[in-house]
Amino acid sequence: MTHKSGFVNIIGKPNAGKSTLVNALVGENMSIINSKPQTTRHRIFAIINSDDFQIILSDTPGLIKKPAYVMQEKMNRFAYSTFEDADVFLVVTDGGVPSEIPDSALKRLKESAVPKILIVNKADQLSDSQIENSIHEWEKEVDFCKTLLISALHKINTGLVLHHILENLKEGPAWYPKDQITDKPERFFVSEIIRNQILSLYHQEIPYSTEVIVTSFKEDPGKDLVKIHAEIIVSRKSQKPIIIGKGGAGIKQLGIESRKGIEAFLERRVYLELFVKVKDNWRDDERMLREFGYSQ
Ligand SMILES: Nc1nc2c(ncn2[C@@H]2O[C@H](COP(=O)(O)OP(=O)(O)OP(=O)(O)O)[C@@H](O)[C@H]2O)c(=O)[nH]1
Ligand SMILES: [Mg+2]
Repeated sequence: MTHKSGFVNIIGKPNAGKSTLVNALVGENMSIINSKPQTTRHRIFAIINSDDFQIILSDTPGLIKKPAYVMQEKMNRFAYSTFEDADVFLVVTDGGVPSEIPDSALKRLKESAVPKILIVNKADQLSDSQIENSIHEWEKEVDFCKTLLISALHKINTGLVLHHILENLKEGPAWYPKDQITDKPERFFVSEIIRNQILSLYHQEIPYSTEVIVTSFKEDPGKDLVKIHAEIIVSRKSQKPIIIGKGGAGIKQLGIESRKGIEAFLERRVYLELFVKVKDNWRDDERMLREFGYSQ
């Protein structure tokens, strides 16, 4: 029996539906999804295992045309790092045109010899003329081996995406143990679930100025309980009372919603404590960014 494997790297502008596609393909809630752009901040492997293949999908942050702070540059670097190891590219757009991504990313994409599949997502909400224009403009710029019109949200044609990934993967060994489904630890996903609640509950700059760090994760097997402490880092003093809310109502709601999400993810009961900390301008501080996992 032949065995196929490889790195299938997903890139595109923020909010195109990359993480929704990853979750649809793996059948799990791996990457957080939010209606706000710039939800994904790291490169996350989601591994699909079968007896005769291993697909290592990379979800990446949406490519930002004009990064405004160092964290956004680091997010772009995670996305650009996919040019170094891709075996197949999935380029995701939600009906847009190539100029929606930075010129330098488009150039690298054009020059790349790797098979590239254009994924026009959100077919459920695009008009025929939008679809036609998007495909026309992208195909004019980049040499795709296949173009697919899908809805990741409604799982329309996501099976076809898998089929065409496999068509373009080469024979190769499994790179990860077959029972491994990601490169990230449980703690990472816990912090992402909390960050997703911050994206949903708070407005304007707050979610973009916030980082979540799990500082303690203790399992109590006897009680089937996990005790988690997490810090919510904000970049200005004035943001702390906004997170906490009137009489603590904000952080209380954040705690309740986050705990529900974490319990569903871990399939265990969770005791969650949240602390808000100010770290001035952390988004522009190289040392703090490294500490927070922005390694690129
Ligand atoms: N109508 C519709 N909405 C979709 C579809 N796929 C994703 N979305 C929505 O688009 C929004 C963004 O989805 P994400 O998967 O977070 O997008 P992303 O490309 O990962 O975004 P970043 O991580 O910010 O780069 C969410 O509100 C999704 O529910 C789709 O097929 N149809
Ligand atoms: Mg995402």
